[in-house]
Amino acid sequence: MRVLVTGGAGFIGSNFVHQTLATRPDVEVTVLDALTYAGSRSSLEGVLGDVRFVEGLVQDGALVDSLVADADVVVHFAAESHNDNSLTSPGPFVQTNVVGTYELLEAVRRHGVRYHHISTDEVYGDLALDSPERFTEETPYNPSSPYSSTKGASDLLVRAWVRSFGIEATISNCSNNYGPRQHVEKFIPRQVTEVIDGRRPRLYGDGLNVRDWIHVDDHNSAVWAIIDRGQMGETYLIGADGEVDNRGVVSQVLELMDRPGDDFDHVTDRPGHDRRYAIDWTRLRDELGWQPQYRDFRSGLAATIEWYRDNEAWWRPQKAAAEARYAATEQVL
Ligand code: NAD
Ligand code: TDX
Repeated sequence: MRVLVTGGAGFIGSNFVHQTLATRPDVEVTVLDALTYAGSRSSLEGVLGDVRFVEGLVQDGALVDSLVADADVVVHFAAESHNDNSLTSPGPFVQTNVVGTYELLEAVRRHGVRYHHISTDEVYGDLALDSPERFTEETPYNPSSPYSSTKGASDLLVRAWVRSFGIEATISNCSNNYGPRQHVEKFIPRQVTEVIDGRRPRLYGDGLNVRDWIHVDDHNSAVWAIIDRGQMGETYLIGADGEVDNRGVVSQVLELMDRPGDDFDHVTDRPGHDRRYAIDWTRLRDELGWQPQYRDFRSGLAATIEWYRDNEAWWRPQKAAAEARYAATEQVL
């Protein structure tokens, strides 16, 4: 099977490539990645010799057409992925997330290639802290940020191409991922690398916002379950019952890194900050028989902290620029 992985030099995409090469000897991988600030060849260290790596944009229709023509399956991870950046500079989100997805859909339509679309639970908006509700495949779209609205737009393009043109596609909407090779702009790697650098973690606003954490390897094993056994045209929510509020995450980071529990700052809240995400993944379990392997957030977090301690050469080049972007808007409360 020839698989085209877009965004394969980013966080989830590179973990997908590593997992795929380790577990599926029958798969040939081509990576298409623009190597933006969020992508790095170093995320494919150890496997670069085993993949075809193409540097380019998903909005480049001619390039995308030629790569899709040579593939059996496309797994589309490439995106502008960070909410905070979408609030200061939304343009690239529209280009990459919406126009890029359009180019891929047109190419899979022309060549009759199977397509899997990677998306996020953020397309559903947010939930109240005190509600028992969780997102399901039937929850109406209600995105809050430029990031989540462009992801929602891309999902709707996929649904329209399925219905109008009959392309063979599936969509997955996953909750917050953690694990190795996540950019230091994101919550967990930012706090871990701040602590390594002797600074204090920063919580937006009151820090009570809840995210539903899943290990990146569980996300990717679910993606393979959907590629292998998913029903064409359908959407699957991916989660692993990992709800924790941001304060709880910071407390665990501080404890695991031998720092006092109150050694953090509250900083300016994110505009439009979603309060809570939570995923009901019953469908994935019942229809596809998928189960997560990482059941204990604390031990997954401890392993992730170890990864950042052991791989400073990977994250150090990103760190100063990421903190400079935050410094432009963030104030300690
Ligand atoms: P990331 O920012 O770490 O990686 C994105 C990758 O895409 C980078 O390698 C970047 O170079 C590449 N890229 C960006 N623009 C491109 C373009 N125009 N053309 C080609 N390549 C381009 O993102 P991530 O966290 O790995 O997210 C991957 C996917 O998973 C995204 O679609 C995201 O919406 C989705 N997702 C992420 C999470 C999460 O918690 N991180 C959760 C659910 C869904
Ligand atoms: O320094 C911080 N302090 C803080 O309190 C940062 C960077 C974040 N936060 C908060 C904001 C969120 O409530 O932590 C939570 C997680 O923040 P992010 O890592 O930016 O993730 P989020 O906005 O929830 O979006 C993530 O999950 C869904 C990914 O970045 C998206 O790509 C994915 O779709």
